[in-house]
Amino acid sequence: MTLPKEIAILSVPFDLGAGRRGATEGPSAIIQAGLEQRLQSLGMASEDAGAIRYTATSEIDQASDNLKNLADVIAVNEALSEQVSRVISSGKFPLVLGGDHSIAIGTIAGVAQHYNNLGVIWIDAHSDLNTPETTGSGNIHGMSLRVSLGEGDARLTGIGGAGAKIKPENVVLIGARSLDPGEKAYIKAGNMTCFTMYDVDRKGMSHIMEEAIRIAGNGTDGVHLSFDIDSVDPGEAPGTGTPVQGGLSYREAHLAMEMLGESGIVTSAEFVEVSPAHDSGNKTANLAMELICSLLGERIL
Ligand code: 4U7
Ligand code: MN
Ligand code: MN
Ligand code: MN
Repeated sequence: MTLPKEIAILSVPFDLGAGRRGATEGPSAIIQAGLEQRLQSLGMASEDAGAIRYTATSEIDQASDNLKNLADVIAVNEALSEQVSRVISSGKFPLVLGGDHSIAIGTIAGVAQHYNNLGVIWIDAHSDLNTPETTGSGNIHGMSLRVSLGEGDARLTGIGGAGAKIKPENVVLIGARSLDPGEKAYIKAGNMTCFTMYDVDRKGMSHIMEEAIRIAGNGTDGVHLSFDIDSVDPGEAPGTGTPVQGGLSYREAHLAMEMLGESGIVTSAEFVEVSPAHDSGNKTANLAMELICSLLGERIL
């Protein structure tokens, strides 16, 4: 696989999967940072495919303890999975802009309709592997990876068709530094690869990315990148709802994108959790825009 030439940008202005509001403004902030012009100068045709439309429920449901705003999360993700699938059918590269990370449920469900054995590279301070039983917050953005693996509430795992969309052995987590007890137990018991910040410090990002590309590409027919901006250190990416100290440096994040771009294995991508309300200026949205360009081929020289 080589770098895509035609990109379809799908905006998902949705934040009801998160505890702190604000990610609805993420997509427009990333686009306003100049994304389309930069992609154009890379020789890429990009199409702003607009925002995902769905029918919102009349009330925000914070009352359901373990699955907050479930009806809205289902509605937006059903719509997103159809749109993502349509983009792939049209031969374009789906670039999904979030929105909180619950939207990975719909993105992956849509992508998985086109691949038998999808690899996933999940770059995040968290692992998003909670279930309604292990969650402490009830926020669905902390469950999306587990849902894609086919576990959790059936109304979520059934989005875009019943069952698991991906297999744990094809998933690589990078940048983790805030894991809940149930998430740690799942990672330790299973065969999912997790490169924590300890591993990044110890082995270096270059080595980690070589390994991640090898594992996610091994026997798979496509690779999805799910990039949570809170993977980056809050010093560089303050504009996010769940910041965690000790994250990826500016260059580590760019190197990851440059190496993934160079590898040519990535067939779809999403950038999530940018929250302009928490940003200092447009620093975080601008970083997300730059990281997308590095993934899609922009180089220093
Ligand atoms: B994100 C958390 F408890 N694990 O489940 C939870 F620490 O998409 C955080 O990665 C989840 O930002 C963060 O609420 C979800 C918490
Ligand atoms: Mn996340
Ligand atoms: Mn996160
Ligand atoms: Mn977050």
